[in-house]
Amino acid sequence: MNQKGTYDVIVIGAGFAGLYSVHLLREHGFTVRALDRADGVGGTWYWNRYPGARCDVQSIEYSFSFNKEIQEEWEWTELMPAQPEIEAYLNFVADRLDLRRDIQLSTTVTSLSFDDAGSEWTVDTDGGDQFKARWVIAATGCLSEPLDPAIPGVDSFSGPTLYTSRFPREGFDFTGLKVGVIGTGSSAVQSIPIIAEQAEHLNVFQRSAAYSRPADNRPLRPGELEEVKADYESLRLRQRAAYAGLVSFGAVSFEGVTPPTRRILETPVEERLAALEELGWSAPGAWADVMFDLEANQAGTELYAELVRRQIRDPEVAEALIPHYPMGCKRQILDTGYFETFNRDNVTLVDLRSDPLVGITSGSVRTQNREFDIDVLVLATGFDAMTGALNKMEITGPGGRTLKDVWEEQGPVSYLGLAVAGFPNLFTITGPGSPSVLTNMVVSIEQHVEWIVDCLDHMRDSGYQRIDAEPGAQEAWVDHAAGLVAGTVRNSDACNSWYLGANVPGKRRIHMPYVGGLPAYRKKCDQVAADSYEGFALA
Ligand code: NA7
Repeated sequence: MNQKGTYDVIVIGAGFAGLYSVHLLREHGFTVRALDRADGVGGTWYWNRYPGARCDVQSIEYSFSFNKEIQEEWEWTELMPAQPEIEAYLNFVADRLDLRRDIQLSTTVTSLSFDDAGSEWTVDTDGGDQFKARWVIAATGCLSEPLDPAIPGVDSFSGPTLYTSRFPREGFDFTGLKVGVIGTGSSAVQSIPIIAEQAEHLNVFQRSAAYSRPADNRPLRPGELEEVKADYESLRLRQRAAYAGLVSFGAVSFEGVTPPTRRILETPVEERLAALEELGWSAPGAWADVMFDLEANQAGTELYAELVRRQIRDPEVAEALIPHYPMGCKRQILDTGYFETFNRDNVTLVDLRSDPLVGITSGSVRTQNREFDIDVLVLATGFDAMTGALNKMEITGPGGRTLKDVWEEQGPVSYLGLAVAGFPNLFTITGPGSPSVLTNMVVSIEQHVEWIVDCLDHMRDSGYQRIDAEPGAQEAWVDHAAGLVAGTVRNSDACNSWYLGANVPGKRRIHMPYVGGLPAYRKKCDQVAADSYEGFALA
């Protein structure tokens, strides 16, 4: 074991959250070391480099607001940024702020243990390095721990097996190959059109059809970025005041749009269909009742089905591409040419609902009724979201219990998504119980990093060595968050989203992201800080 010294703070992760944490902590005079398992910075945007990987938030919004020079200097080229551009942006930020000297790459944190007497964490890594720190900030990402799809025989496949979430850095040429893609979440939906263009044949293995709509991405027009930069602060203020920390989703602006008041169940069917002509892909969700009533939701889904049918030549394929679960329960996907891909002669949709996946052999994917020869397997099978990366590390609190044990027993509980009772001086950025993945992540990350650094300032100035969430405050927050989502479509029994942990066998079913919106959440965090960190015990 190599003793690598003592820091005020160890930051785990060097994506958006880790980079900003290192910068702000240094500005506030704390000593800090960030550790990341990747050999480059970028976090989620380092790993998810599959073909077509792109953000669904506009580049002008999906960027740091804390540094005016960076905001001024960086030139986005597209409305919605592709992975290489976001990764390049984060490398630019790391260089511009000289962050690399405080970041140790290719280092995986294996365990954290809290020393009760000294009130400090010991941090162990895979390479045998050991660090000590009073505080730890887990900037470990919400979608960073790939889920093992546990498909029988997956290890026996003799060709390349590519996870979208661990795609080779040098890319992969599918030309002339028979490809099988398993999964139809956003990683698959973004990569399928590009793989289809290269492959000899592509089989898409779909368990649940996706709710997707065209992204309408495009290059930024000459002068468009300059116009935003001329008054960037106004956009930033509007973002912060918005429910999800953004004023548009994809190419669709929310500004000036009033929430729908018309109820689909009170609208005659022919008028519902007329909405398709007027609103296109926005029509299925443009009703007051679709997110709160399953029957209304079903009516919305029927409108969505009609839009899908219009894209697909083969009626049987079209029916298979229509989701069978409530709209809005999983994340809306934005695509570029997804549905059109299923009109290609070299693409086959394999509907696993009617013909379940049985397993994988050395050269094929087998379903109950058929066998598909393949040369390359692409697994777009998702993540152990929000808690996976934290559970992967053995985090032991002062009482000897691990965070994994606590979450297994109680579900992924947290006070404000910032800290878990029983794990003092450990902060989680965009943890379960915070708005996180339902918002523009960059806005949520900035809010969390700033709140945490203010808290550390307060502790240092007041001579506190220890902060721990109080179990009662945590329970009240968990109850409040659960109350807001109860009765909505998101939480219905018919919904099996990763928001609920439903994609991970055995995971306790709790809607992890907070649905109350970012402005209300920020107000709560500010109030907690103003009231001497109400709900936290300081010692
Ligand atoms: P997702 O959205 O979790 O999608 C994973 C997909 O893989 C989904 O279609 C799953 O079907 C499917 N899946 C997972 N395991 C299996 C097995 N064993 N057999 C067949 N199909 C399987 O992950 P993504 O990476 O696409 O996107 C994650 C987030 O990144 C996304 O929400 C955006 O926020 C950005 P299921 O739906 O579980 O039936």
